[in-house]
Amino acid sequence: MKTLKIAIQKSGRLNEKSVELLKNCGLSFENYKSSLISPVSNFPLEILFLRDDDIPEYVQDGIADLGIVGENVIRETEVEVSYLQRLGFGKCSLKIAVPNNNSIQHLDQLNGKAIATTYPVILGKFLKEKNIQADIRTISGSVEISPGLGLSDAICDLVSTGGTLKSNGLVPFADVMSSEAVLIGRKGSEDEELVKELIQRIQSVLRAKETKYVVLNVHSDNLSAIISLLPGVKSPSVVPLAEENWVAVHTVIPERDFWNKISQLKQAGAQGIVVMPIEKIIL
Ligand code: PRT
Ligand code: ZN
Repeated sequence: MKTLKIAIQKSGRLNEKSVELLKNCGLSFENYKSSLISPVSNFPLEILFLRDDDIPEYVQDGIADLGIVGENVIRETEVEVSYLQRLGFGKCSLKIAVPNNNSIQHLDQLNGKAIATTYPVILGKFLKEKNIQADIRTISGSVEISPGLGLSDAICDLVSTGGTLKSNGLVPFADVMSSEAVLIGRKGSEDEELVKELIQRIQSVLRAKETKYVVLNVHSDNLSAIISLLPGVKSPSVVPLAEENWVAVHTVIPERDFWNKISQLKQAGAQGIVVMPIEKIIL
């Protein structure tokens, strides 16, 4: 049987979450820090640990079948790969920022200005779309110090908390793209059975992460009000309790409207609400 290869970041911001995701998919492997390849003992898969910048090309060229990498890196390397699944971690935005004492307030004021970045391709396309002629200065790191050194008027860099910009006296000025880690595949890999199986496992873990399992008790007089608040195909399950006219309701609630739903359920008469994490949801 064919063995798939998946490339993930060797060390850095995406390494830990990528390893955690694959382990939550039931894959058993050693997270060797010193080796480039780790075989999975219970699935025909090998994990390649690489620098994130190399992952898109390895996947495009078929050296790896799959990869986990930030969308920003894929767009910058302009590779031909299939986007298979957004993974919900490594979220950040690529932003243009200017010194906070700067008078630049509109995009067209960037005309003729120098912008330092490690993302010249993405920035170049953005400026072209906006019809702005600026001087893109490509540097390999520490972008945020370049205006202070007089090397540029603005920067274009990834931002997550905004702390780095702030501590360098910069303010975000325009959003170029938002990014998160994604699962990519060699073109056509999405039709392979093993790839489909792996995507299904990943999706079941992601679904579970976005959802909580909730059990609550309610008097049968209030049951229909409770049920009308709950989502779900063939859900919730309603189980009679030892005490007459009381039932337990089992259901799942999406994380995003969790607290809102819980307060509505309490108002509708729910008691003894127990909330549990879900490991996997297989449809
Ligand atoms: O060694 P290797 O080449 O593999 O790693 P790397 O150093 O190139 O990348 P790494 O590990 O720093 O980031 C990997 C991926 O994480 C990026 O490609 C993004 O998709 C994602 N990511 C998410 C980020 C950030 N958030 C982020 N904040 N990547 C970088 N940053 C940097 C940013 O460049 C700036 O220097 O963090 C600083 C800003 O952070 P805040 O929190 O102060 O705003
Ligand atoms: Zn890198």
